Amino acid sequence: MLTQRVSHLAISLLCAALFVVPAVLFLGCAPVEEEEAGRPYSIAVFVPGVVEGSPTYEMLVEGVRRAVDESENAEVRVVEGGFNQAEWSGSITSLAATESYDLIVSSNPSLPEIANEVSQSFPDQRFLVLDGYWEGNPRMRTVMFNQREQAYLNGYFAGLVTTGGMPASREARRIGLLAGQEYPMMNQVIRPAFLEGAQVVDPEIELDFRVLGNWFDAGRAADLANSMLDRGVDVILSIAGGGNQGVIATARDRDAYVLWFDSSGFHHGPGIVIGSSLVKLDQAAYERTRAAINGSLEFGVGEVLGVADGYVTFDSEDPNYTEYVPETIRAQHEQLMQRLMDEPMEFDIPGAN
Ligand code: RBF
Repeated sequence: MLTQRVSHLAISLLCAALFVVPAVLFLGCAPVEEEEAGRPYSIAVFVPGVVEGSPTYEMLVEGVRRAVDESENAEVRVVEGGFNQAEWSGSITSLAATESYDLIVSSNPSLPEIANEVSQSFPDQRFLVLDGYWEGNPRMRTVMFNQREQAYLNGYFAGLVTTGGMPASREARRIGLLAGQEYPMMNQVIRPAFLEGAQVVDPEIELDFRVLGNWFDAGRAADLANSMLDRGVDVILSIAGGGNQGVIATARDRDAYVLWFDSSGFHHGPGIVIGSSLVKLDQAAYERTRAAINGSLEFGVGEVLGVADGYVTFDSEDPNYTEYVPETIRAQHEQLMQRLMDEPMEFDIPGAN
């Protein structure tokens, strides 16, 4: 009796093995294969801060979205990391841990190091980081801009303004720079190159450098701008994210000028914002993301793009530029642009690995 039951059981199990298991495998596998073939290329954009008010982040999101919209089978999710920089590493780790993103895209000079660390725990995760530099991580591609040239372009323009080129130029020959925070690219590249460019016009020009301490406080930025103007500054380069609006408000009240960095800023204050250096981060984000989606993006390399490559420039097209900036200044500045086209400036990348 028992043996009969056992043999029945054995036959049932055999049947299961012969028919059910392959059927389950077949049914189970087929849809997965189909899903693999049609699965969208999935991208997470990690914004280290908030998008609104920060030129580079606005361009980052715009460029990646454009690449995704043009692709037939890609999707994107934008994640704002907020202003607590201590949380960024954890947030990126969480994104990588989902294992659902083919690519994580971000932008800022501190990001490559964080991404490289996360990469040790999730070695298959691919990263594209703009406005940062890293060489040799086979899963990371970085795109950095020649910010020495960019700041130098702003500095030369500020020099032309503060030496009497504009109606509200003042006597002191003092220019201002407001930074959201201090970081190696600011202290070692942007700040010195801004002054270097101005001193081409007049070696006596002084720089009043101030630090906001965050990337959002427009009220405090307005106070710092006021204090600079009290000291005779007449033109301020503002690199302070949402804080930039405070600098514009003060300049409007007190008849001074603002220079914009990264994107075109004339529309924020016609006649007040009188110069804008541009980095084509939107274009770079678009092109490199598109290449990633198509499978042709090379990883493991860090590229540096400058004036001669067409990725760093000065906005001379905006109607406000022609309207508010005298022809003599525009012509002198155009000559500098031409010179940088022919002779790119050497550029030491802070903390290059
Ligand atoms: N720039 C912004 O406009 N907004 C930001 O929130 C912002 N956060 C930053 C955080 C860190 C840790 C660092 C190193 C830079 C940050 N920047 C920010 C500056 C930005 O990366 C870039 O240097 C400037 O926009 C000049 O191109």
